[in-house]
Amino acid sequence: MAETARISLPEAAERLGVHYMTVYRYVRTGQLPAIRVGAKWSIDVADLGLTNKTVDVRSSRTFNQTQRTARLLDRLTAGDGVGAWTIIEGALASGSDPTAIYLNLLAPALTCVGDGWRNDQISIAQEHRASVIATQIVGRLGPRFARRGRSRGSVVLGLAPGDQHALTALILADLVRNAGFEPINLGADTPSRSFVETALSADRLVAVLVGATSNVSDDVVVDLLHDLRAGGVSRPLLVGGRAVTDVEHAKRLGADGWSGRDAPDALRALENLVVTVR
Ligand code: B12
Repeated sequence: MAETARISLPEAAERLGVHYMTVYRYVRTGQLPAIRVGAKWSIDVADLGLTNKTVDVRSSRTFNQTQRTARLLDRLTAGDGVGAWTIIEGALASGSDPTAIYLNLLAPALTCVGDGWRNDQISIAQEHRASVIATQIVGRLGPRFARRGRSRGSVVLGLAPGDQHALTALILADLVRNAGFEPINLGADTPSRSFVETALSADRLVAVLVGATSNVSDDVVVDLLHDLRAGGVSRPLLVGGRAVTDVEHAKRLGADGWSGRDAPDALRALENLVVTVR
């Protein structure tokens, strides 16, 4: 039967026959799952076998994306911001650009956090901690999306009233900037008045993107879109995010189009819009 005991860092080092600092590095880079109990790290004996595999992978230089995502997920749910950033730095050092880090590393890790919450494997507290660390990562990567030259126009984006998923807007804003637009990010829980005021004052407005990520009621989005139009915003209004299921749903809510369920969808929708509207 598999051992389920938890052991300390020095004990893990002894069992693996490596220096204490080597095990510490495994933990901080997400190669060895660990949780912090007070000031100390606690390791599941059953996970010790993972280190051999990861060392092999590192030495063969074929760094697996899935494995890196698993490590990031582990550090996010352990609330280890330093360890999480070390993984991001590793990805940058091995040639990933910030867009790939958002789309292939951070977003999948966050999806796992959400699935973990849904399956009762991750608490809301852990989800909050993970979100803060992810926000810090985005804060550090954000400046790398800066572009020179004239923008293709501005895009106002924000979450519908009641939706707290600011992180989705932060990520999307950077990607929108990377695509050459000027994002104006209103963040979480944005009242319709703020959407209207910002859209009316935006320079060369391309579109307004409204995100509905969690269980925001349809009525709230309908009212918001109605307020935008009544307030004089004549550019296309797109709505998307995990709570909007498809284009028909978006149209029923009163939008001109659907920005999809994930970031690549939203970027595609924006590009299609530019082609059809101009
Ligand atoms: C982080 C997170 C939180 C954090 C948010 C903190 C923050 N500062 O952002 C906290 C802990 C507060 C939270 C709370 C809740 N959450 Co939450 N959360 C997440 C999580 C793990 C990551 C979200 C994220 O940032 N993703 C990163 C981006 C890259 O991923 P994405 O989903 O692909 O997002 C893209 C789309 O939204 C798309 N998009 C398309 N069009 C548009 C338009 C606009 C304007 C924007 C901004 C985006 C957008 O582009 C985005 C890229 O930015 C997701 C899991 C997941 N699968 O995403 C759950 C998830 C979104 N949450 C969920 C739920 C249920 C909740 C809660 C109701 C319960 C809970 N878990 O605590 C509350 C609701 C709070 C509220 N009133 O809004 C569900 C939503 C279910 C659904 N609608 O399908 C998810 C999917 C988890 C799950 N698997 O069930 N959450």
